[in-house]
Amino acid sequence: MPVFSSPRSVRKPANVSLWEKLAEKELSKSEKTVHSLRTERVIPEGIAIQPVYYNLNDTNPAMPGVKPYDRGPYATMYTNRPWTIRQYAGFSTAEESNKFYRANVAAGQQGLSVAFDLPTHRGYDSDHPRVVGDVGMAGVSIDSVEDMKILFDGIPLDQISVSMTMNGAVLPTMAMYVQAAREQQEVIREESKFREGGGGDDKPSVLSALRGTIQNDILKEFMVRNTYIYPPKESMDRVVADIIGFCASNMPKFNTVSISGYHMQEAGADAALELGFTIADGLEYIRTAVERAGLKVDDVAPRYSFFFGIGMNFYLEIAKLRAARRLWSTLVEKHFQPKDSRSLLLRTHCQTSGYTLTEQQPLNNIIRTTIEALAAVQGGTQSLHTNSYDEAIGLPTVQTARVARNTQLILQEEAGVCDVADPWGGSYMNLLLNLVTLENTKMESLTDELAEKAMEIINEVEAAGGMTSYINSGMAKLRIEESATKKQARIDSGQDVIVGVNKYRLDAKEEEQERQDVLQIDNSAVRQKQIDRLNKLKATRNAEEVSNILAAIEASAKLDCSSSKGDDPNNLMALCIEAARVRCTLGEISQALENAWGRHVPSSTIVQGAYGASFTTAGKSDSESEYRHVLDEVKKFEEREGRRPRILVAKMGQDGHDRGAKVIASGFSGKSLDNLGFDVDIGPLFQTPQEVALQALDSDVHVIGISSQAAGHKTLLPALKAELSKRGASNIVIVAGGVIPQQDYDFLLNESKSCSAVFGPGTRVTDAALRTLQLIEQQS
Ligand code: 3CP
Repeated sequence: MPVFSSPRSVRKPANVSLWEKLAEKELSKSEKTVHSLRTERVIPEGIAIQPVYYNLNDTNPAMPGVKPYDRGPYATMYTNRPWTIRQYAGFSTAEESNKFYRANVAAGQQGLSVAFDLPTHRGYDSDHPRVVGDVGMAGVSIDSVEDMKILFDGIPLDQISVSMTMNGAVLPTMAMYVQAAREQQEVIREESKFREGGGGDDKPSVLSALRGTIQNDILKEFMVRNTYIYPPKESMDRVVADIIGFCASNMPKFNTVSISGYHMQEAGADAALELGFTIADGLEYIRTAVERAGLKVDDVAPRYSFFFGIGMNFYLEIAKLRAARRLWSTLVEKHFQPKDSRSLLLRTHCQTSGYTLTEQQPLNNIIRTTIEALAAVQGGTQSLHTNSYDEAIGLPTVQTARVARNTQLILQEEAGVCDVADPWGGSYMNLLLNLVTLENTKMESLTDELAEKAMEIINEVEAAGGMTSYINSGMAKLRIEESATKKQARIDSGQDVIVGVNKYRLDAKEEEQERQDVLQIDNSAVRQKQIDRLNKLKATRNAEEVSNILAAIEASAKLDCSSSKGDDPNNLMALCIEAARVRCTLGEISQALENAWGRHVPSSTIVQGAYGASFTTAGKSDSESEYRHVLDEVKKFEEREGRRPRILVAKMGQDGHDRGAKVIASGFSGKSLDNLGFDVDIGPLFQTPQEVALQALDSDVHVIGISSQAAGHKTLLPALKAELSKRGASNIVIVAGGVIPQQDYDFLLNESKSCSAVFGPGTRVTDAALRTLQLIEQQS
């Protein structure tokens, strides 16, 4: 029977002494001490809650803040400082988002996390013809430093930590943030000079005070998220490396990369894949800084940070964060021998899973998010975003965003979750598997097993020459897509239960009553406002300064050597800050870099066979017979028409979330009827409606399936319909799927008649295939 920590322990193990030392150091800025944490936190039942528990019989127990950090990166964890409540948000214009941020901070949010719209991500100004449907839709639109200043108006950037999810156009965005902070500081200095009658000039540079995180994780963009702009080599060697180098010299409190597994999980990766690939990405970023940019591991690794998705497997997600910290500290030590122990710490942000949210019975999503949030904090996250319950259908409203934020406040302030560091240390789980090695018979055994599986994946990546080579081989993308397709087959066949979707479903009338309103953005009004501001900016700036700095950026980008040291005059981050200062736009800066490097064009692949194989091994005869039924119908169609039904699966606009499109393409396709037997073409990402129409005509398809995840459907689907009509191809059926709110169905199906069916979240692939077949038959 294990006993638990007590200040009366007779012989103090080394790790416990170390823990005490680290804890005292962490507490030094507060009123608390280790002694007060142990004795003064007495609950009404008369029990003193301990900051950490461990087995007194263990000669050297694992402790939080102590290598290999399974139990947390900090010794005191939330007992001293709770995780940061950091809600990811941004929409419409900078004014609207600023209003939203200020209200959220006033209501208890502790850090900001900016969502940019897709044109900003992809380096286009709002007036670019390719982005008509996307401006302000899935994030805030930023064209210049003027927008950035409005975004943070009244929010002191030297005091609140700001995270920015940006990877493609990361140079201009980061530069505009820095320049906005400088100009904000200048205003404060002027004001204080005025108040104090002089002085105020001796304040330290604002750069050294800036706290926050830039995602700057381009590797996973090439695997899953797709908001890259430039080819992998230049993206790594110049964009990522120059930012890391600049910040290492000038912005010591800023986290220079947020190495993200979240998007892999959202794209369908299981926990082992997410963990393995993310850690392998992290090693590659250290290698880039050390080997290619000449920086030292201790200059950069302490400011690398991580980002994981948290899904519904409660125990596994806790184990994932514990295993992540262990893998990172062990591998960084082994490969790079840092001297600074902070280089070994894996600090992470987490976000509850968007994928697990359902359109059906949306209030159930509050429960899902709460369970996921609890897993994240039991796993020891440093910062957390909780999703709003309406995110499966659209943008959150003020009310649903409040529920999401309150989920975290309730965990922090009502549930006592912050009272103990890593309550799972020493938990017995999977006992039977570990009878032989008794010391591992804990929650740690699940941690061990997951770490082992992830390690196999990391070894596979390392054997391929590191993550950049592994991505170039196409394997990373394929493995995630295969995992996603298998997951969909498990859901469709009922092996994986989703309450309210494939089990305990309401009837249609009841579902109708459960429907929620979602936030609507007037896309054309936002775009017009942005265009007006751009025009004004261009009319008032110094044209010569603008063209000089753009030429300097292009020339630096063409250099064949690294400029990643922060004081290098060719450092791209430094040049981009100057460009932001003279009012170059985000599109202009991105174009200057594109002139040197070109734009990356991805290739599209489809996983073959995974859907059918997973569906038919579900072990349920009804799901297998239903699968056979679809195959029979497809076969009859082929006999009748002389060819198989042909679908073009496409995405329009700058929306790069392609899990849905890939799963549909994979599930429908199959040359030997090993999947559902359609002929499938998959369009390249980022097409305009005109390009989709031309590809559909070229390939002579019966149907176009549009996947929309970023709210552009009301602009882009009618435009596609018009393009087809213009070319005399109105007989091509259009179906749509993805994140489309029910309130838009009537507009799409009846008012604009821009598609014939909408397959919302939770639609089974087999049902979508049958309905699509019927629509083609009705048309012919
Ligand atoms: C923390 N501190 C402590 C303790 N805990 N000090 C004493 N005792 C403790 N127990 C200190 C730290 O050392 C640090 O100080 C400071 O408090 C802040 O703590 P932190 O752990 O660094 O927390 P935070 O500032 O919130 O930073 C969290 C990380 C950061 C490190 C994870 O990178 C971050 O905020 N990431 C968020 C990323 C994000 O928002 N991503 C959104 C993706 P020092 O700094 O002085 O050391 S949204 C994508 C969504 C989907 C899509 O892409 O479409």
